[in-house]
Amino acid sequence: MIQPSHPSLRSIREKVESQERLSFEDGLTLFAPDTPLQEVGELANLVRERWNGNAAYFNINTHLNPTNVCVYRCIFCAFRSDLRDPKGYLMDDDQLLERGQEAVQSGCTEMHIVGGLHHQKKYDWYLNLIRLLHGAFPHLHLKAWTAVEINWFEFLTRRSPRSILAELIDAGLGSMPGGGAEIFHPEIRDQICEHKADATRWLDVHRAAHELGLKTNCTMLYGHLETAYHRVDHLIRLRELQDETKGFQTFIPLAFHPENTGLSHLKKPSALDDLRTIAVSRLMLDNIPHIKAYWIMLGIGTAQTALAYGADDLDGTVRHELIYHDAGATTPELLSVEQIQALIRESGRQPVERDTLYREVLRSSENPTDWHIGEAIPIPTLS
Ligand code: V47
Repeated sequence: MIQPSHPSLRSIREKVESQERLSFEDGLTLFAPDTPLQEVGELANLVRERWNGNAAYFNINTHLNPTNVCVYRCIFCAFRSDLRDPKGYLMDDDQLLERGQEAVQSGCTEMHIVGGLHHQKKYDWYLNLIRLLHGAFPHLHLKAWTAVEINWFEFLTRRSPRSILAELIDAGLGSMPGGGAEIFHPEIRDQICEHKADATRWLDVHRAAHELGLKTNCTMLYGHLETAYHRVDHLIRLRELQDETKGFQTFIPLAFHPENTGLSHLKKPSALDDLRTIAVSRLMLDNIPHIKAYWIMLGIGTAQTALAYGADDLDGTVRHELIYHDAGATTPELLSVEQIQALIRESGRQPVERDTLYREVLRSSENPTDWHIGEAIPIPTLS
């Protein structure tokens, strides 16, 4: 039994133990620097183990960013390029297929596809990219296009998100990543990415996806201009949509990396802030099964520690990550399966390879590129 010494945690602890929902005020208390991190972490660990026992999930995945050319100028982004900037690139079909081939040959089950909103590319280019890759590699799960991209397709086509998503699913879209959420509150969103999909539009796209049976992830970009108030507001908006649809699988808190961005004068969030944010997310998001500690962005040591602070997933082995490496991430470009399993074991957890939809992946020991999907990993029903 956990015995918190801090008085403001007492009622929160009672709520967590009786599986009662935490309030906005509770969220602010948990984020307050004088609320002991260790105790917040212990409470988050309780919830983490309730949901996921001792398992720590990972997958074998690759990233594909087909273009970095983007009409938007989000000030936190080091990846984007102007159309005529020499840094700008756009992949052709051969390059896309080569990436798919490499993914399949290296045993990947997932390709995470996001990129810029290219000034000269119509919606059909994004649709055909999914069709091309799915046609060539039907067993590779395509987790593609953020809600911001879907919202851009709405603008290009004057169609509803539902009709666009239905067409993308038909072309081979398997799920949607959680990017583009940043911070929903307009006080911050209007300063960091004023032109792109606002909170309502971002949430509407995910609602439409969930209604079509598509699973999606959700994120929060923290450690820039926002305060604890904006973080709690963000988490509660996600929690409310999840109450309605149950379509989110994983929440990924994304630590801001300032290098080469319009906010390069800011310091990166500390490891303590990273751990607290993960723990508070686990406690506030009482209806989302998984919390991801994205090792690329946290660094390996913090990601390992996060497995005791509420996180149950490390994302994947990852190849070709650009968004964080362009913004100064010093983590390796990829980990081998043995490395990711070893670092999970070192933190006292049991590594489980999953596919994008949280089903166990079973691999042949002689030939690791020969895999099949096992049982769906059971998710407890928590009230
Ligand atoms: O939307 C961009 C963020 C996101 C920076 O769904 C930055 O499984 C920090 O969403 N510093 C894209 N963050 C990445 C993303 C993601 C990552 C891993 C797994 C999943 C998933 C989704 O990265 C963007 C933005 O919020 N971002 N620039 C930066 N300088």
